Amino acid sequence: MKTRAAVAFEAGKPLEIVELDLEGPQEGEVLVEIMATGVCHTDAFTLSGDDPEGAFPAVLGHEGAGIVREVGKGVTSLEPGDHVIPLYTAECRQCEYCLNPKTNLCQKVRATQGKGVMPNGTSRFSYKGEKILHYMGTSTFSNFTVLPEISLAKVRKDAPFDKICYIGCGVTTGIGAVMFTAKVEPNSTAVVFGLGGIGLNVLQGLRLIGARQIVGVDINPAREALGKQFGMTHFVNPRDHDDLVGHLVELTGGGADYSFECIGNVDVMRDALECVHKGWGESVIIGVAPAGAEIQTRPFQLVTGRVWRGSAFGGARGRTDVPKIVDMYMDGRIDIDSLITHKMPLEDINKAFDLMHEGKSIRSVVEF
Ligand code: NAD
Ligand code: AHE
Ligand code: ZN
Ligand code: ZN
Repeated sequence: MKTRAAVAFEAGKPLEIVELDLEGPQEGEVLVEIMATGVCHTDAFTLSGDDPEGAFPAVLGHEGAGIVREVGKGVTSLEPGDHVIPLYTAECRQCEYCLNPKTNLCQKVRATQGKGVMPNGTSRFSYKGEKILHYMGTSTFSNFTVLPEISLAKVRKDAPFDKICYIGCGVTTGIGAVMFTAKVEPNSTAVVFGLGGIGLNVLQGLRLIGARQIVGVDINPAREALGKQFGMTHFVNPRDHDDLVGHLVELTGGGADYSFECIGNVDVMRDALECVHKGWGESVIIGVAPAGAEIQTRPFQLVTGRVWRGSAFGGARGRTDVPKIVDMYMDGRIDIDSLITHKMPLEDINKAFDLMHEGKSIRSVVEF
């Protein structure tokens, strides 16, 4: 079949809207009509050429929602008409990772996914006879896309696609980092670095679990008002402080119980670790740093009880947890609407990248 898609032909170049050829689903695969997709900072990161796994030409996009249109042989958990959210972290429920409660990083399709192909090693997309790669196992910047069955969460049919697509990455990453990765206790104190599409969801996750002090840190002063709307109790602009870590330690009464880095800046990651409390503070890295970047701190920071950890997709197991997060939204327990600042048709998708780089959007959603 044919599908309209935004293709990244080369790193650093705008996406091009073209009509691709798409092969139908093979064994264990599902054809999905994408109804809406968010544009995440990670799409921009890969497009920039900074992603060691970035390969071109490819159909980017990993924050979508849509409808199952066809299932391949052997697919048992989904049928045409089901509403789904694509998962860049699959959940096969059988591999040694899925069977270990300490991780959400199912590895069943991870190796082929990282190479931009389906589990059998081939791509379903092509353009003028040339292969076009998949991305993160999802490729939601295409009106139709093919995914493994284990990379789809089935969700309720009354949830709006243009909002729940954001649960495919940003919402789950932020809320999940609080609930599943850090398992933050009520009455805790926390510092969140970077109040964009991810950090604002960390804020609302902290509010939801009942944190008593929620400090937000951002160089963009426009983020203060939105942060407060999402539960932030104190705002700090790093540009106002020569000793940012010292200021945060003082503000939190000796260091925060938890911190979250939602930027992808290795210098900020160090500050995030060093502003948590001696003896028990935990710092969670969410931001994705460019190829070659490395984190640094004095080992004494860890010797004296601080913990450094990372979180992918908020530690969520997609097929199990994503439908529950959709329910949280539908029950009014989390706010997604205020974070979707821009909407556009696929033809204007490059504007979404511009708005993000200019700091003018939180989330842009493309509707097909
Ligand atoms: P974003 O661009 O919407 O937000 C980043 C925010 O950081 C902005 O508000 C910006 O003003 C602020 N910022 C930039 N430099 C700063 C600094 N030095 N100090 C303080 N604030 C600063 O991006 P996003 O969509 O929220 O994504 C954030 C990061 O999370 C990216 O690196 C993205 O790739 C990553 N990410 C990771 C996961 C995961 O599973 N680990 C999932 C989604 C996104
Ligand atoms: N490919 C990059 C790393 C990119 C990365 O860290 N991806 C996050 C999701 S970001 C979503 O916006 C993730 O889940 N990583 C775990 C995984 O298995 O990919 C690199 O540096 O090679
Ligand atoms: Zn993302
Ligand atoms: Zn698995």
